[in-house]
Amino acid sequence: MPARADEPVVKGHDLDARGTVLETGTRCLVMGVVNVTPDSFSDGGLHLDRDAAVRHGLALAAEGADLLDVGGESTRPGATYVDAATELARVVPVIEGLRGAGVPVSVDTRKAEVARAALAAGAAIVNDVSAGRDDPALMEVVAEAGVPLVLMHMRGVPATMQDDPRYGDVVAEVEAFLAARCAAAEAAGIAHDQLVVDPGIGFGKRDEHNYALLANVARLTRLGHPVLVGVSRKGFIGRALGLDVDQRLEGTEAAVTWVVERGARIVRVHDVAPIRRIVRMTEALMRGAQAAEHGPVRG
Ligand code: HH2
Repeated sequence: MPARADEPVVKGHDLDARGTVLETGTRCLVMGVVNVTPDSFSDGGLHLDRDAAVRHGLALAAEGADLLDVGGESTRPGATYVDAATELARVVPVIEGLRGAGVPVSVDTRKAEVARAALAAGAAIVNDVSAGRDDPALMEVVAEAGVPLVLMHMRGVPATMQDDPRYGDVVAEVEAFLAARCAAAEAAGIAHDQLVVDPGIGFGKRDEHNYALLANVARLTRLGHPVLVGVSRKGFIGRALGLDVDQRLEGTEAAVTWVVERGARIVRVHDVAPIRRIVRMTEALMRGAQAAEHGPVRG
């Protein structure tokens, strides 16, 4: 008997995004990127206008995004700091406009003030690339709202993070960092089951570091939290293929396949429609391989 299409491949747990259950225990979810910035590395300026950003988010939801990540500050290498008022003015109207999208909205921010306003506007997840270090009050805001929090590893700050990053053992250091940030989040009152961890591909890392982390996604799943990975259109793909940012879809697809096979439970991507098919096909291959080795999985 073939494995059921909805059969769990990697055990995980559900995240409660304000009543919408994100079943990372059952399958890998696709998070669609909605950047409301003038300077994001791949789509800066495209959706700076509120209506264009909302239209884009709705289109990604229609393409099958499981959740939408709205950001008002670019964190690309060399990006400059955006003040809270500017960031708020960018993201809040877009989050309000995406309330009816039918999928939970996450806010990509490092600031407690922005997280608070975004949650009031209807966001149901907070994605903090500083893992709660830039603004210690952010964890309190998330704890109070009871929403999931994504904790990402970054070495340094975006303005300077690519200036000669060095590690002894990058995988061990990122793993220890994420474990410590999860402990800090739990100490701040965030439920264990509401935490997501992310190795932060491209954030204070050379290619050798990115590749080591991508090779060790399965090890990071042992932290006991769903692992989110953001590889979409990133620089390491451009360098591997010698291609500009608008030509990195196939490279992104290969990298997504790789991380899904190693247990990633959320992938953050710009190109939702093709990536969703890639994820589903990779999971079908994984179920097939499991059935071939151990016999069909029974529910
Ligand atoms: N990558 C980017 C932004 N936010 N959040 C998480 N959790 N993981 C990531 O890998 C990640 C992230 C960078 O991508 P993008 O939003 O397209 O670019 P920019 O930061 O220039 O807006």
